[in-house]
Amino acid sequence: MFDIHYAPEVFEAKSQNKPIVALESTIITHGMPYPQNVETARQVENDVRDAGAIPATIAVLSGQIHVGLEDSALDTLAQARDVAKLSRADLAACVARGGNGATTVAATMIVAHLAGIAVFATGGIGGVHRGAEHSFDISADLHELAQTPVRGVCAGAKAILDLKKTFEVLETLGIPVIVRGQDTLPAFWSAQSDLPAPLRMDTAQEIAKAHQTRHAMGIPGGQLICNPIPQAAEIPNAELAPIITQALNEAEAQNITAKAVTPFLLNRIFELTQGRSLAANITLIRHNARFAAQIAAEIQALQ
Ligand code: PSU
Ligand code: MN
Repeated sequence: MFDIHYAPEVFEAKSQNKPIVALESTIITHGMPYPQNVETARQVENDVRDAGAIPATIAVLSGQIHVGLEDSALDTLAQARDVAKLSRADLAACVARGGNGATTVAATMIVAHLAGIAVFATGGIGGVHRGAEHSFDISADLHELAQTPVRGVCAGAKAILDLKKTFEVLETLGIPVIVRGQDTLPAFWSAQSDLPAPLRMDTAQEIAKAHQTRHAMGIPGGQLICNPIPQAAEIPNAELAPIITQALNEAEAQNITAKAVTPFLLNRIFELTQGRSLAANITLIRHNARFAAQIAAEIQALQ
Protein backbone atom coordinates (compact mmCIF):
# COMPACT_ATOMS: atom_id res chain seq x y z
CA MET A 1 0.00 0.00 0.00
CA PHE A 2 2.70 2.44 1.01
CA ASP A 3 6.22 2.30 2.19
CA ILE A 4 8.42 4.72 4.01
CA HIS A 5 11.84 5.61 2.66
CA TYR A 6 14.21 6.59 5.45
CA ALA A 7 17.28 8.69 4.76
CA PRO A 8 20.40 6.78 5.93
CA GLU A 9 21.05 9.02 8.96
CA VAL A 10 17.42 8.70 10.10
CA PHE A 11 17.49 4.92 9.65
CA GLU A 12 20.63 4.74 11.75
CA ALA A 13 19.21 7.08 14.40
CA LYS A 14 16.12 4.88 14.69
CA SER A 15 18.13 1.71 15.14
CA GLN A 16 20.36 3.38 17.76
CA ASN A 17 17.44 5.07 19.57
CA LYS A 18 18.84 8.53 19.03
CA PRO A 19 16.51 11.54 19.33
CA ILE A 20 14.94 12.58 16.02
CA VAL A 21 13.11 15.79 15.06
CA ALA A 22 10.60 15.72 12.18
CA LEU A 23 10.50 18.82 9.95
CA GLU A 24 7.65 19.84 7.68
CA SER A 25 8.19 20.66 4.00
CA THR A 26 5.29 23.00 3.13
CA ILE A 27 7.38 25.83 4.54
CA ILE A 28 9.94 24.94 1.81
CA THR A 29 7.53 24.74 -1.15
CA HIS A 30 4.77 27.15 -0.17
CA GLY A 31 6.19 29.26 2.64
CA MET A 32 9.46 30.70 1.33
CA PRO A 33 10.89 31.75 -2.04
CA TYR A 34 13.76 29.91 -3.76
CA PRO A 35 16.70 29.84 -2.97
CA GLN A 36 16.14 30.96 0.64
CA ASN A 37 13.81 27.99 1.11
CA VAL A 38 16.47 25.36 0.40
CA GLU A 39 19.20 27.26 2.26
CA THR A 40 16.94 27.55 5.29
CA ALA A 41 15.93 23.90 5.13
CA ARG A 42 19.60 22.89 5.28
CA GLN A 43 20.39 25.33 8.09
CA VAL A 44 17.44 24.04 10.08
CA GLU A 45 18.66 20.46 9.66
CA ASN A 46 22.11 21.50 10.86
CA ASP A 47 20.59 23.30 13.84
CA VAL A 48 18.88 20.06 14.86
CA ARG A 49 22.20 18.18 14.56
CA ASP A 50 24.10 20.85 16.52
CA ALA A 51 21.53 20.59 19.29
CA GLY A 52 22.02 16.83 19.55
CA ALA A 53 19.29 15.20 17.45
CA ILE A 54 18.83 13.90 13.90
CA PRO A 55 16.62 15.88 11.48
CA ALA A 56 13.97 14.13 9.39
CA THR A 57 12.39 16.40 6.77
CA ILE A 58 9.18 14.80 5.54
CA ALA A 59 7.72 14.88 2.01
CA VAL A 60 6.10 12.65 -0.63
CA LEU A 61 8.12 12.14 -3.83
CA SER A 62 6.63 10.11 -6.68
CA GLY A 63 4.20 8.58 -4.23
CA GLN A 64 6.86 7.49 -1.79
CA ILE A 65 6.87 8.83 1.74
CA HIS A 66 10.29 10.19 2.61
CA VAL A 67 11.45 10.58 6.19
CA GLY A 68 14.67 12.54 5.84
CA LEU A 69 15.50 14.11 2.47
CA GLU A 70 18.86 13.64 0.85
CA ASP A 71 20.41 16.70 -0.84
CA SER A 72 19.16 16.01 -4.35
CA ALA A 73 15.61 15.31 -3.16
CA LEU A 74 15.55 18.54 -1.18
CA ASP A 75 16.82 20.49 -4.19
CA THR A 76 14.17 19.00 -6.46
CA LEU A 77 11.43 19.76 -3.99
CA ALA A 78 12.60 23.34 -3.42
CA GLN A 79 12.56 24.17 -7.14
CA ALA A 80 9.56 22.17 -8.31
CA ARG A 81 6.42 24.14 -9.11
CA ASP A 82 3.85 21.37 -9.16
CA VAL A 83 4.17 20.16 -5.59
CA ALA A 84 0.88 19.64 -3.76
CA LYS A 85 0.33 21.02 -0.27
CA LEU A 86 -0.63 17.96 1.74
CA SER A 87 -2.71 17.95 4.86
CA ARG A 88 -4.62 15.05 6.50
CA ALA A 89 -7.23 15.11 3.73
CA ASP A 90 -4.86 14.65 0.78
CA LEU A 91 -1.83 12.74 2.06
CA ALA A 92 -3.05 9.24 1.21
CA ALA A 93 -4.41 10.26 -2.21
CA CYS A 94 -1.02 11.74 -3.15
CA VAL A 95 0.75 8.50 -2.13
CA ALA A 96 -1.81 6.36 -3.99
CA ARG A 97 -1.46 8.37 -7.21
CA GLY A 98 2.31 8.54 -7.14
CA GLY A 99 2.39 12.32 -6.81
CA ASN A 100 4.74 14.85 -5.24
CA GLY A 101 3.67 16.66 -2.12
CA ALA A 102 4.98 18.77 0.71
CA THR A 103 3.60 18.07 4.16
CA THR A 104 1.89 20.67 6.35
CA VAL A 105 2.05 20.40 10.12
CA ALA A 106 -0.93 18.01 10.07
CA ALA A 107 0.51 15.62 7.47
CA THR A 108 4.00 15.86 9.01
CA MET A 109 2.55 14.74 12.35
CA ILE A 110 0.81 11.75 10.73
CA VAL A 111 4.01 10.59 9.04
CA ALA A 112 6.16 11.30 12.12
CA HIS A 113 3.86 9.10 14.18
CA LEU A 114 4.02 6.29 11.57
CA ALA A 115 7.81 6.58 11.73
CA GLY A 116 7.95 6.56 15.54
CA ILE A 117 9.16 10.17 15.83
CA ALA A 118 7.88 12.05 18.89
CA VAL A 119 8.75 15.69 18.13
CA PHE A 120 8.50 18.07 15.17
CA ALA A 121 9.47 21.67 14.53
CA THR A 122 7.80 24.27 12.33
CA GLY A 123 7.65 28.04 12.00
CA GLY A 124 4.05 28.67 12.93
CA ILE A 125 1.08 26.32 13.00
CA GLY A 126 -2.11 26.92 11.07
CA GLY A 127 -5.21 27.95 12.98
CA VAL A 128 -8.48 29.84 12.84
CA HIS A 129 -8.47 32.40 10.05
CA ARG A 130 -9.87 35.89 10.60
CA GLY A 131 -13.45 35.93 9.40
CA ALA A 132 -13.75 32.17 10.04
CA GLU A 133 -17.31 32.84 11.21
CA HIS A 134 -18.06 33.39 7.49
CA SER A 135 -15.43 31.26 5.70
CA PHE A 136 -15.24 28.35 8.20
CA ASP A 137 -11.49 28.31 7.41
CA ILE A 138 -9.86 26.51 10.31
CA SER A 139 -6.57 24.69 9.69
CA ALA A 140 -6.55 20.90 9.97
CA ASP A 141 -3.37 21.38 12.05
CA LEU A 142 -5.53 21.98 15.13
CA HIS A 143 -7.48 18.72 14.95
CA GLU A 144 -4.28 16.84 14.22
CA LEU A 145 -2.72 18.10 17.44
CA ALA A 146 -5.80 16.81 19.26
CA GLN A 147 -5.46 13.26 18.02
CA THR A 148 -1.88 12.44 17.01
CA PRO A 149 0.69 11.99 19.78
CA VAL A 150 3.50 14.12 18.36
CA ARG A 151 4.83 17.24 20.10
CA GLY A 152 5.30 20.37 18.01
CA VAL A 153 7.52 23.38 18.55
CA CYS A 154 6.39 26.61 16.85
CA ALA A 155 6.72 30.37 17.38
CA GLY A 156 2.98 30.62 17.98
CA ALA A 157 0.22 30.56 15.41
CA LYS A 158 0.91 32.69 12.34
CA ALA A 159 -0.11 36.28 13.11
CA ILE A 160 -2.21 36.43 9.92
CA LEU A 161 -4.74 34.33 11.87
CA ASP A 162 -7.27 35.20 14.53
CA LEU A 163 -5.01 34.31 17.44
CA LYS A 164 -7.67 34.58 20.11
CA LYS A 165 -9.99 32.15 18.31
CA THR A 166 -7.08 29.85 17.47
CA PHE A 167 -6.12 29.45 21.12
CA GLU A 168 -9.78 29.04 22.15
CA VAL A 169 -10.07 26.11 19.73
CA LEU A 170 -6.81 24.60 21.01
CA GLU A 171 -8.23 24.74 24.52
CA THR A 172 -11.55 23.20 23.40
CA LEU A 173 -9.67 20.36 21.72
CA GLY A 174 -7.71 19.68 24.91
CA ILE A 175 -4.30 20.49 23.52
CA PRO A 176 -1.73 21.66 26.06
CA VAL A 177 -0.27 24.96 24.86
CA ILE A 178 3.04 25.51 26.61
CA VAL A 179 4.90 28.79 26.28
CA ARG A 180 8.63 28.68 26.83
CA GLY A 181 9.92 31.16 29.35
CA GLN A 182 7.25 33.89 29.32
CA ASP A 183 3.71 34.54 30.53
CA THR A 184 2.20 35.70 27.23
CA LEU A 185 1.71 33.85 23.97
CA PRO A 186 4.13 34.78 21.19
CA ALA A 187 2.73 35.90 17.82
CA PHE A 188 5.07 34.32 15.25
CA TRP A 189 6.96 37.36 13.85
CA SER A 190 6.58 39.10 17.23
CA ALA A 191 7.74 37.78 20.60
CA GLN A 192 4.64 39.06 22.39
CA SER A 193 0.90 39.05 21.91
CA ASP A 194 -1.72 40.39 24.30
CA LEU A 195 -2.93 36.87 25.13
CA PRO A 196 -1.88 35.06 28.32
CA ALA A 197 0.13 31.84 28.13
CA PRO A 198 -2.16 28.87 28.94
CA LEU A 199 0.84 27.04 30.44
CA ARG A 200 4.39 28.22 30.98
CA MET A 201 7.46 26.00 31.23
CA ASP A 202 11.08 27.10 31.13
CA THR A 203 13.02 23.96 30.29
CA ALA A 204 12.95 21.14 27.76
CA GLN A 205 13.05 18.69 30.67
CA GLU A 206 9.79 20.00 32.17
CA ILE A 207 8.13 19.77 28.76
CA ALA A 208 9.35 16.20 28.26
CA LYS A 209 7.99 15.22 31.69
CA ALA A 210 4.59 16.73 30.94
CA HIS A 211 4.56 14.73 27.72
CA GLN A 212 5.43 11.47 29.47
CA THR A 213 2.77 12.02 32.11
CA ARG A 214 0.07 12.66 29.53
CA HIS A 215 1.12 9.53 27.71
CA ALA A 216 1.09 7.45 30.90
CA MET A 217 -2.41 8.71 31.68
CA GLY A 218 -3.62 7.61 28.26
CA ILE A 219 -4.63 11.10 27.13
CA PRO A 220 -4.48 11.12 23.33
CA GLY A 221 -3.02 13.82 21.13
CA GLY A 222 0.05 16.02 21.08
CA GLN A 223 1.34 19.11 22.80
CA LEU A 224 2.04 22.50 21.31
CA ILE A 225 5.15 24.29 22.49
CA CYS A 226 5.32 28.00 21.66
CA ASN A 227 8.88 29.28 21.52
CA PRO A 228 8.99 33.09 21.19
CA ILE A 229 11.11 34.52 18.38
CA PRO A 230 14.37 36.00 19.79
CA GLN A 231 13.68 39.69 20.48
CA ALA A 232 16.48 40.98 18.25
CA ALA A 233 14.85 39.35 15.21
CA GLU A 234 11.22 40.21 15.84
CA ILE A 235 8.98 42.61 13.95
CA PRO A 236 6.83 44.28 16.61
CA ASN A 237 3.08 43.74 16.37
CA ALA A 238 2.27 47.42 15.97
CA GLU A 239 4.47 47.67 12.90
CA LEU A 240 3.16 44.51 11.29
CA ALA A 241 -0.56 44.91 12.00
CA PRO A 242 -1.34 47.34 9.11
CA ILE A 243 0.66 45.20 6.68
CA ILE A 244 -1.28 42.07 7.67
CA THR A 245 -4.53 43.99 7.25
CA GLN A 246 -3.52 45.10 3.76
CA ALA A 247 -2.55 41.55 2.74
CA LEU A 248 -5.85 40.20 4.11
CA ASN A 249 -7.83 42.82 2.18
CA GLU A 250 -6.01 41.93 -1.03
CA ALA A 251 -6.69 38.22 -0.49
CA GLU A 252 -10.37 38.97 -0.10
CA ALA A 253 -10.50 41.25 -3.15
CA GLN A 254 -8.77 38.57 -5.25
CA ASN A 255 -11.02 35.79 -3.95
CA ILE A 256 -8.17 33.72 -2.56
CA THR A 257 -9.62 30.77 -0.62
CA ALA A 258 -8.86 27.39 1.00
CA LYS A 259 -5.27 26.12 0.73
CA ALA A 260 -4.11 29.14 -1.21
CA VAL A 261 -4.81 31.60 1.62
CA THR A 262 -1.75 31.01 3.82
CA PRO A 263 0.85 30.95 0.97
CA PHE A 264 -0.70 34.09 -0.58
CA LEU A 265 -0.56 36.02 2.70
CA LEU A 266 2.99 34.94 3.55
CA ASN A 267 4.18 36.02 0.10
CA ARG A 268 2.42 39.40 0.24
CA ILE A 269 3.78 40.13 3.71
CA PHE A 270 7.25 39.23 2.42
CA GLU A 271 6.84 41.78 -0.39
CA LEU A 272 5.31 44.47 1.79
CA THR A 273 8.05 44.19 4.44
CA GLN A 274 10.79 44.11 1.77
CA GLY A 275 11.89 40.68 2.94
CA ARG A 276 12.01 41.41 6.67
CA SER A 277 9.24 38.93 7.38
CA LEU A 278 11.32 36.22 5.71
CA ALA A 279 14.41 37.06 7.78
CA ALA A 280 12.30 36.82 10.94
CA ASN A 281 10.73 33.56 9.73
CA ILE A 282 14.18 32.04 9.14
CA THR A 283 15.42 33.05 12.59
CA LEU A 284 12.37 31.65 14.36
CA ILE A 285 12.28 28.31 12.56
CA ARG A 286 15.98 27.75 13.33
CA HIS A 287 15.36 28.68 16.96
CA ASN A 288 12.44 26.21 17.08
CA ALA A 289 14.51 23.42 15.53
CA ARG A 290 17.14 23.72 18.27
CA PHE A 291 14.58 23.66 21.07
CA ALA A 292 12.76 20.72 19.47
CA ALA A 293 16.06 18.81 19.44
CA GLN A 294 16.49 19.45 23.17
CA ILE A 295 12.95 18.24 23.88
CA ALA A 296 13.49 15.12 21.75
CA ALA A 297 16.69 14.38 23.68
CA GLU A 298 14.92 14.82 27.04
CA ILE A 299 12.07 12.53 25.96
CA GLN A 300 14.62 9.94 24.89
CA ALA A 301 16.41 10.25 28.26
CA LEU A 302 13.17 9.58 30.15
CA GLN A 303 12.45 6.36 28.24
N1 PSU B 1 4.85 27.97 9.06
C1 PSU B 1 5.57 28.79 8.27
N2 PSU B 1 5.31 28.76 6.92
C2 PSU B 1 4.36 27.92 6.38
C3 PSU B 1 3.62 27.06 7.22
C4 PSU B 1 3.91 27.12 8.56
O1 PSU B 1 6.42 29.53 8.76
O2 PSU B 1 4.20 27.90 5.16
C5 PSU B 1 2.60 26.08 6.67
C6 PSU B 1 2.57 24.85 7.58
O3 PSU B 1 2.83 23.72 6.78
C7 PSU B 1 1.18 24.82 8.15
C8 PSU B 1 0.40 25.40 7.01
O4 PSU B 1 0.78 23.52 8.51
O5 PSU B 1 1.23 26.50 6.61
C9 PSU B 1 -1.00 25.80 7.40
O6 PSU B 1 -1.76 25.96 6.24
P1 PSU B 1 -3.35 26.09 6.33
O7 PSU B 1 -3.57 27.39 7.03
O8 PSU B 1 -3.83 26.11 4.88
O9 PSU B 1 -3.85 24.90 7.08
MN1 MN C 1 -7.36 26.58 5.56
